[in-house]
Amino acid sequence: MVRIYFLAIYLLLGCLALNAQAPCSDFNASSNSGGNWGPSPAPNGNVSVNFGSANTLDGSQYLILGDQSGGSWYQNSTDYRDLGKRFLGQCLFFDVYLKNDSDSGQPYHPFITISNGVHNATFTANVTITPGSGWVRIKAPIQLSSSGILPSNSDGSWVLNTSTNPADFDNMMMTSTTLAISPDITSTQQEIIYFDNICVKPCSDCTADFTLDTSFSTVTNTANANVTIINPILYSTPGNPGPTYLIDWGDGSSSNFIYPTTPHTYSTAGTYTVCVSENQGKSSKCKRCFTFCYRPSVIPSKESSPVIKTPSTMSEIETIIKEEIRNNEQKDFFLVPNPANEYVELQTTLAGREVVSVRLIDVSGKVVLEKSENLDSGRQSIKLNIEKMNQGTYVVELKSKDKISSQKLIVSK
Ligand SMILES: [Ca+2]
Repeated sequence: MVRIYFLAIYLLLGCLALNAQAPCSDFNASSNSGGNWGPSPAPNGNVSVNFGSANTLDGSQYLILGDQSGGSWYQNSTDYRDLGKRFLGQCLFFDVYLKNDSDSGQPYHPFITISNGVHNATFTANVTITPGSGWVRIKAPIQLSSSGILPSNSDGSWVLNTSTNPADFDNMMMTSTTLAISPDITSTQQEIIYFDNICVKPCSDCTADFTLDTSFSTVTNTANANVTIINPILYSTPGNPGPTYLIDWGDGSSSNFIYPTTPHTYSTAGTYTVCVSENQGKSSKCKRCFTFCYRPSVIPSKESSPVIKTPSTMSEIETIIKEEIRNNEQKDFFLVPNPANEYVELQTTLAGREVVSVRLIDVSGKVVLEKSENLDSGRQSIKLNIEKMNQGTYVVELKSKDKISSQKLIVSK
């Protein structure tokens, strides 16, 4: 069965972002390429830092860490806070390439470490890499312990370094403050390891997300859409062809993905569902869709500039957020009533006991309500008080153990 997920897809309209972006360090910026990463405080931050290209997984610039005498850690204490609170059920991805292991003679397993200042845990990958053996992309689950067992997946396992109590791991995951990586392998200082794309994303068979940007031309009365795939895997080697991406524009036409952005023009006003399928060989790995609609302005703009990319376009383009999961046309949850006034009940059915979180996001992308609940299996409901919400359209996002799904909610006063 082909598993189909809705992933974190957001529509960008000029400066309007409809969904907060999960942290993703791609080290691609031409200046301050390390972003919020830096050496750990003394005496643990003895690393050399450089940047190189290209990561063969996506053709982009990457981080180069070199070992130096003493503790050799490089960390980010800004972007990966409260991972469990914010992204439970998603995965922490990272790309690794071993350049030099100081002839350690030992198998090397890529790892990443998180901490909340009290406890720290390391996710170690099962895969063994050797110098020059190529890039690997690892995903670590952002999950809590289950029956005393720390989370693991097909890529590897979490180990708590500072305690044997799983509750300490859970607390650390919920209140994480720092993510750290290290090139240290041996007591000598020749080790060099490359890192890239340290990103929080849904753990699905999909390896990439996409963004959809739309704009409207008052000159030609057409809408333009651009699909950009985030962190696509572009490699293709004999016997391992790598994924391909097909974009269905929802108007009867489709395109093969062109790196980095594939454009399309709509000449007829209407509602369109854009879907991106990720294929491996002839089989589809997953498909994500996003629906938008536009309505041309009845009063042509006096501006000579053909493309409007400011919030004022809201008068020209009516954007309806309609994020959907296409899972055999089955909804993961129901909103009752919808439209709603004072409260709305989110009804879902769970296969097992799990923590689910719900977010209510307004059209500006702001999270206006957030709630997490530990629910039993079976038919469950979560009541949301929306008494104080303004009238309008919102997205209700439900995050469960292994997926995110969202639906449109209309608040009518
Ligand atoms: Ca990169």
